[in-house]
Amino acid sequence: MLVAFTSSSTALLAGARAPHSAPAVRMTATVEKPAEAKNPAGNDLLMDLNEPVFPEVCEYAGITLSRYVLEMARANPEKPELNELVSVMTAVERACKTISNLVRRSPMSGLTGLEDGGGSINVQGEEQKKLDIITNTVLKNALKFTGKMGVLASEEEDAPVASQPSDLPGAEDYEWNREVILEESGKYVAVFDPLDGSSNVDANIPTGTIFGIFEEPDGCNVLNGDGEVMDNECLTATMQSGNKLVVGGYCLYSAATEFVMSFGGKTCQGFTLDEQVGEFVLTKPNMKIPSRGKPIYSINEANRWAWDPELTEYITTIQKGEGETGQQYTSRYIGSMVGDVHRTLLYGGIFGYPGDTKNTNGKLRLLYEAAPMAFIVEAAGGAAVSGKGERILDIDPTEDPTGRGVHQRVPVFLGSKDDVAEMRSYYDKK
Ligand code: AFP
Repeated sequence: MLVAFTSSSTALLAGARAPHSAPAVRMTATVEKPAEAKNPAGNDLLMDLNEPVFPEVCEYAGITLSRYVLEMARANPEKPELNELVSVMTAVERACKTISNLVRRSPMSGLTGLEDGGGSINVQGEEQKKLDIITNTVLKNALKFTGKMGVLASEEEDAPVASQPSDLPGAEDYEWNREVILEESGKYVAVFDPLDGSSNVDANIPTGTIFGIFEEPDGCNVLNGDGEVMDNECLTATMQSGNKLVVGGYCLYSAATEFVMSFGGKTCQGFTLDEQVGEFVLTKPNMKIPSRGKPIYSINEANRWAWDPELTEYITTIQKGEGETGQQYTSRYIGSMVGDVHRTLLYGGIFGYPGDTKNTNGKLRLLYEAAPMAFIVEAAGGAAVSGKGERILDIDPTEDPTGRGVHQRVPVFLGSKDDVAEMRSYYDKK
């Protein structure tokens, strides 16, 4: 039996893992391969990667995230640098499993509440939770020990940091030859928000980790052989537009822990953590956002009084059922971007965090929230635009007029293509 590795095979994959509920199916998977190097949203791809083919799938284990990543590198032998990404992705995966466990156990382990009783404030002026700090450390350490990372930028760090192990206790004894690693490997830079939605975490509301991996720009060797920063300019290597992302994704900590990522931007794959086995298993292959999904809008309506009149008109129109579909839209807003985007990815509709008269660029950060999410959404065939309708992935962070660097904010609208286009039409007709 030949099974195409598309969203329609989800049930088969899931069924194949449950020996009592489905006859054992030996699966051979093939993958759709678009003719041109375009992503499903119709925009140019940085790399036209071959998707892995799974000639055999264990009926008990399914396709794990580690297998997917390994096979991705194997399916593209002409790009040996992808092998370096295997350890980077292993680090992200391990960090997400650890964070999932920390979040799940936080009511019992005393990790709820604010760091320093509220005395710890990040560069954006937000109070840091204990879990903000710990999850940042988990992710940072996981990535720096891969030896493949040059620079990391995180919501919880004031500025990008060089990934060197020598600032850790016991680093003198750490047997690690960075020179060799540098010589034989391509290097990457990472951007991440370790625990997005953390203001909700004490109430057991979904949170998530958002991450993006770029290649280090040519000619940038951030560290010398002794692990010292030798080029401060290169510390801004994380300041790349989203269309240069090699991998982007998120991990949602909710009733189940789900890891959604796009490797290269051509497809979007969803994995669920099997907590009993400790592995992420492919449960949502080739995710696609319906071009018109459920009639849902997701936006913080408390800010409505400061919105652009065009946006107010659009939301009012769909609330009344007088938009293009004639359907009355309903509101769903968690206030945790990962949860809101995950629902949008699965059900369709539109998610937005607009700029308004109080905060002209909205709240969400371009590098480690908007860009990786836009990468995922486009890989699933959706649209992701900013306040003027420009594609989020094309926004160059170095041209930030506000000078906020890695922490610059950007208005965000993303979701079903037709819904995003309908929202934009209210601006275009003026
Ligand atoms: P926190 O990480 O401070 O909880 O912020 C979450 C977030 O960055 C994003 O996940 C939400 O979509 C957005 O803020 C919610 O912001 P509002 O509370 O202003 O709606």
